[in-house]
Amino acid sequence: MKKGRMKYIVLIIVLIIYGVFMYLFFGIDETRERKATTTLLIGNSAVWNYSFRSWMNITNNQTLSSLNWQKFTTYVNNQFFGNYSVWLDDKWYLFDDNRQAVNYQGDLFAYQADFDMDVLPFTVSDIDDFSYVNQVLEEHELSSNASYTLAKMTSFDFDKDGVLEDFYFVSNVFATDFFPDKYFSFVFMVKSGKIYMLYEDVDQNDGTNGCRPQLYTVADFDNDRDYELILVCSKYSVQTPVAMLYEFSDGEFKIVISNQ
Ligand SMILES: [Ca+2]
Ligand SMILES: [Ca+2]
Repeated sequence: MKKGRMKYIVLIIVLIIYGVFMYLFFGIDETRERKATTTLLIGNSAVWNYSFRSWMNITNNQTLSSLNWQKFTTYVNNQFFGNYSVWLDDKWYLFDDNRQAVNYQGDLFAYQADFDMDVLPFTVSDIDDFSYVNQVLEEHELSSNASYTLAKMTSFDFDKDGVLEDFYFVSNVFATDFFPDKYFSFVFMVKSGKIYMLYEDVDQNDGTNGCRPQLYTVADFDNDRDYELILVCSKYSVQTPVAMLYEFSDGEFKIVISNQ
């Protein structure tokens, strides 16, 4: 009998140790992500809330105005700008602790979170090698002899493996000095010679349709240690731009939330 009881005690101790071990190795990340709560302001395009592992568009005026005078961590043109209180009118206005207005020029990204968000800086430059762009154009039966209204790229280590990935942004929308039959807009990543598409849009051109894509923010928005990224696609005139949050999973980019 005594031997039998001893066996149970040993078994229970082993199970407890196993449980603690599993929690330490797998549970903490899970808990981090489950606990993460954040609200993002994507310029004038969108306000997104993340909690209980799901994303939500905030469009209700009462909920939006409840953000007024709340403190956010702000970035302008992808550079850290400061911690300021926000106020929504025709755009988000920023105020310091003495309620003095703080002016900013450019694209505002702001977040409020119960964790320190890892926001990745990047700089965009002209494309010097069009071989991947031409490959994409040819795959869409577009002439590689195209004229562009947008031809930019940037490089950063998106998947944290120590090697930079290249991101390309090309478009011929809203052309004024040439008039293509078809407009196109593409955003794609190149990793180890392979193209991963984020955004592709090709259609008949009427000069004002389509949208001009732009990488807005790269960050670990949900605190799971992987980066996600936000693309904003500007339409002609003053319409609200399309805003899309992408995650990379199972070898492809997926839109997690969009404002439309
Ligand atoms: Ca990488
Ligand atoms: Ca993440």
